[in-house]
Amino acid sequence: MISPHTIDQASIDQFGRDGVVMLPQMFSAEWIEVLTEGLTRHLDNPTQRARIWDRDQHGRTMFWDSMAWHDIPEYQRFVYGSPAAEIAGRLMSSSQVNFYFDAVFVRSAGSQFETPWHQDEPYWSVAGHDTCTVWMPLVPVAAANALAFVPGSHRNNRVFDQYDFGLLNPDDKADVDRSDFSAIAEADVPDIGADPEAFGVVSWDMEPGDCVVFNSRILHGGSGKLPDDRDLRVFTSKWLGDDVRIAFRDEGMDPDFSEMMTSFGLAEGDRPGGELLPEIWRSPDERRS
Ligand SMILES: O=C(O)CCC(=O)C(=O)O
Repeated sequence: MISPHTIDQASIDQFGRDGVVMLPQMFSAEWIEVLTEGLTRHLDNPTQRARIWDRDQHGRTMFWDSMAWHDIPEYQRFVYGSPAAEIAGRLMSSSQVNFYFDAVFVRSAGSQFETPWHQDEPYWSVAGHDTCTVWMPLVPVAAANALAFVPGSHRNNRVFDQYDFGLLNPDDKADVDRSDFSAIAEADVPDIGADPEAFGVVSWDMEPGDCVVFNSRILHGGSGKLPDDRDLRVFTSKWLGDDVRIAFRDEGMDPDFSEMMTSFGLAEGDRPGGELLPEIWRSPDERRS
């Protein structure tokens, strides 16, 4: 539980308007320790979805994995006990918040790999405006290397061409989906990296304990290009608010959780819930009514 004054109206307004807000020191050193221990366990026990997104000629890597929380007790503690769900709920002004999944992005020191610019919602097996990611670096990161955002791009009702993250697989790992996303594309993702200022791109210097919370429709990317002496370990958690419903798309889901969701009894159009997408937080106002 966090005290309400830690998320002020200005942050809620900024999240609604820009689709992204940086909140300093929302997580105690203990939570960073819990996640760091969890990540160490996780890297030794990746899920079947894990893969290296980039491996350069110097052996520098970018590791990605998702939905590991079922096997990582430290992540479970974080999901149920940390302030993340309440932060998400208050920023989205939702009456209840369900957990969707965790994803980690781990770059070894000096990795030059940049996350391609993209929106999250088109990849997800849910749809709705009230969705967000809590992005937490577990080590210090400079604004130039942190995840960056085009403020307000979550509100323009456009679905941009999806980047095929399945192509990021230098080890040719089997069973990595590669799809043609052309059927759902409305427009190419603009070349934001070529002129970030023109797009009003924002990012922040961040310390462990800080978080960036962003709407899943916002254009984001550009993280990486690390100095030789800096690694970047990021834990993200994805949260679902009031208007979200299960949505199985014809193509482009990545990671594709539709089979897992179906096996947990979730169907198209359902509200998220049950053991797979548990409700973690409910607004005190909602509980009273
Ligand atoms: O941290 C990164 O490089 C990518 C994060 C991201 O794209 C996400 O959480 O949706």
